[in-house]
Amino acid sequence: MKESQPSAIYLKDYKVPPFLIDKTELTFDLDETTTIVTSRLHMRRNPAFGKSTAPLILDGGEEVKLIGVAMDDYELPPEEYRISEDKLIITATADEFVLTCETLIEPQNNTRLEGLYRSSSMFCTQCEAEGFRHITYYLDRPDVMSVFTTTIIADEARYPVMLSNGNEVERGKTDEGKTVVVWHDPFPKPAYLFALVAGNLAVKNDVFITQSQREIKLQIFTESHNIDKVDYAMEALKRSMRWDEVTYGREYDLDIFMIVAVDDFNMGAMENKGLNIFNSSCLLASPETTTDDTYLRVEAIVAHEYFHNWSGNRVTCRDWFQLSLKEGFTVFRDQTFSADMHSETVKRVEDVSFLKTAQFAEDAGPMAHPVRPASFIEISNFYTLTVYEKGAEIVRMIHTLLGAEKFRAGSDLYFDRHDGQAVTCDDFVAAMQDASGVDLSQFKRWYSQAGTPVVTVTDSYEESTGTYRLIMKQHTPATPGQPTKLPLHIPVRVGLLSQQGGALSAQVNGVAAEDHVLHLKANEQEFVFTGLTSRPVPSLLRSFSAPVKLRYEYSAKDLLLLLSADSDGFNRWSASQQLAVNELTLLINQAIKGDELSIESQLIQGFKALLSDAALDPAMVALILALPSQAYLSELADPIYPAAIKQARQYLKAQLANALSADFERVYREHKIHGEYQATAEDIAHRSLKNIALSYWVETGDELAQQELVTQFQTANNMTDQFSALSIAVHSQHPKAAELLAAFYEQWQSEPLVVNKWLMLSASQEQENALATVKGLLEHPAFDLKNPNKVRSVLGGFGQSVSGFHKADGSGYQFLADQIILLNKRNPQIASRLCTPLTRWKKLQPELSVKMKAELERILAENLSKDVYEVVSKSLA
Ligand code: 0A1
Ligand code: ZN
Repeated sequence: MKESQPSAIYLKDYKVPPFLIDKTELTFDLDETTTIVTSRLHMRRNPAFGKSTAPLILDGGEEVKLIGVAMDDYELPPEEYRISEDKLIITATADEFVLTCETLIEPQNNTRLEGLYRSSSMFCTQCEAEGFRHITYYLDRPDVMSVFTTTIIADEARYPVMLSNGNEVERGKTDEGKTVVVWHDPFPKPAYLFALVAGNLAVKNDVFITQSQREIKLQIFTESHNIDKVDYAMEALKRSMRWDEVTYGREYDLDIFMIVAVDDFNMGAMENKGLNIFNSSCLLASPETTTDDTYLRVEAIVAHEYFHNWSGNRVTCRDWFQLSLKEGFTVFRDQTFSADMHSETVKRVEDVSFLKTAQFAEDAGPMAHPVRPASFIEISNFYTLTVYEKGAEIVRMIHTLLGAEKFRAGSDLYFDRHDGQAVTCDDFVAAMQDASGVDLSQFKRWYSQAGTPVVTVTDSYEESTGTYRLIMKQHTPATPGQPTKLPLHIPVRVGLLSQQGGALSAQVNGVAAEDHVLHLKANEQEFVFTGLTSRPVPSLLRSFSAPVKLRYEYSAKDLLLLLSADSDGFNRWSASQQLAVNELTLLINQAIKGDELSIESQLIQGFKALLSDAALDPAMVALILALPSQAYLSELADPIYPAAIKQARQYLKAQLANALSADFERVYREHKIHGEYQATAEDIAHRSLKNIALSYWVETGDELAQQELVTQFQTANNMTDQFSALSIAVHSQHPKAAELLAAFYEQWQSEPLVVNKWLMLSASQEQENALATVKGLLEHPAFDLKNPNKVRSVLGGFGQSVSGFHKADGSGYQFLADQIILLNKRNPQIASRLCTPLTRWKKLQPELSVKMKAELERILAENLSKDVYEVVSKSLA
């Protein structure tokens, strides 16, 4: 452990910056070993800070070497400034001045992948959240917005492409024959949106004509061997640009929009102004190498980063506590976009399923925090599911409360009112409220209160008056630092069904409708429905109108009715999940007790009906057929018995497979697509149903099924079908699983993104020697500890292997802890993210819990980065 531990910073301590930077002029002399960065910062004291003689304190990184500093061209002698840890402090300054700094950095030694670094043969940057300070000394905070001019000097032969934000305004040569390119971005921006790329890159060009008839040049850059895989991303970009014009009235502002794919990247992608940088796994796509899921992900992330141009760049965050201002809103925007491009219900089910699995788990763990956190040690740890996904749910609830039209008026007002500013979540809500007249004062608590609210519903029906009452109670469990909670304003969308499944119209407060949004605001509240003739079945929380845990004692009969007849497609899925959860819970308890598993599954009946209903969307059927995941069942469980959950899932799956074998075989055959691969919603739907049907059919052990799987693997014309066959083989203990895995690697070894999928699947295997397998993968030539995608594949895959990760002797946890310690200093962001599975130790069955905790304690004894320290220390608190 370090002598002094890193300390937290608090939202309540926010102060406006003492200085502003009106203009930032940067010169990069790029070189493989040392890069010299010269900055000229046009600074002045901030009038909003008040009269002050406060010193100038610039943020830097430990590895940034200061060569010289000058003020208005007066070279400062060493006694006039000092460097304290990672800050550059200049005591005496004028009210207005130009500060020149010359610094030296070594991008090739930058393994953190923050700031300027090398990926393959190129230079690239990542500056969000606090990466810019690893390039040069600066006021690295989002409320300091500046107009950037960037000069790049490099050897043309190796770096023919040199890019930065904005427009290219000059190109020339130095006396030594190097190329000089100057970029100017007219839009003031915080440093986190700065970007630079240099490399020998291929480009795909296109154009987009905006609604006001401006021609925008579009460019996607990749290494030359990947340029044949960007067509889908380019089309997705154009669809995003059009959608933002139509849906939000937002037109693109610069004349050029560029995207660059890089192989080494900590996250998915980054919205740098006019120059988005993408993890290549989130940009490249081709039918042979990319699965349907990834196609959809590429489209969603291209859209997400593009949408940030308004929600994030033109209007940015005042401070990092406001991160959800841009992320929650932008996720909501990209979710709606994807829903519009494909199926609204399918998209909603996927998003909610993810939220309930991963964000709910975060909310129930030691890192639980509000969507607008009140404090942090390392902001990189707060790019979380809570800030992103729950943040998006908050914006979605505002949309529900206001309705589409007023929501649009609110977003128009927000963009107009705050264009060019760095603002807060409160400003966002104020714009929504001002434009709509809807009171959001209580609703705002969603931003500051952590934890997942539990809404418990009971009901009663009065035959004589045809009156139906719902009593709703809300309770939010305590979270770290927030022992007590206030009631939230929760929109609960409700419909009623007759016992035959018909939609019923009922009156609430004198308004008759088939679908009502109820406003649950108190701890306990009653809602009265009148005008009924018999007891209804309630369809509660339609389309998941609020991110809460709903408790209502549905009978299996009610759930089967909702599954077959609810007009809300989302709740049909939800009913199937609840049925499955109920049955799995019984089975899990049997498994924990060591009893033989047995159940008369009601799902058989429900699934049989679905499998024979040709009118249904095959994508929805596929989602309903997918049993609740190991991760979701773990979120629901307390304590978690991983092996019992695995056993219960396998048992139920086999029961369903055996009971409906013929149906699965038929559906498998009916949904085969003949012809070329297309990533359309329709084809994706057929493939998803076909492949889940195959997974059940194979589960029966039928030899014909096993043979079909091998044929699909060998003859598939697309990665979705080939990889589905392979995954099913691996997870069903197919006799040829090992052979197919080997053949897959052989076939795809020169495609790194495919190899990553192979690494993940190989690491996730359930087998006696799973730990040995994963250790072997770390030694495999395809593995590279420097590449975050590969680390995520192997260690993320390993986390899914119950027999490997949760090995009874704790060696799986020990192995993960070793990797975290290894990566702690090299790449703190990745190391910190790898800690997530260990943070769940308190919920784990006792024998495993102590072993997991011991590994966290072992990590804490190391000299830790801020990133890892925060997660591990909070987990042990
Ligand atoms: N703003 C990006 C995500 C992102 C965040 C941090 C990064 O480095 C620490 C990189 C990217 C987005 O929301 O897409
Ligand atoms: Zn984002």
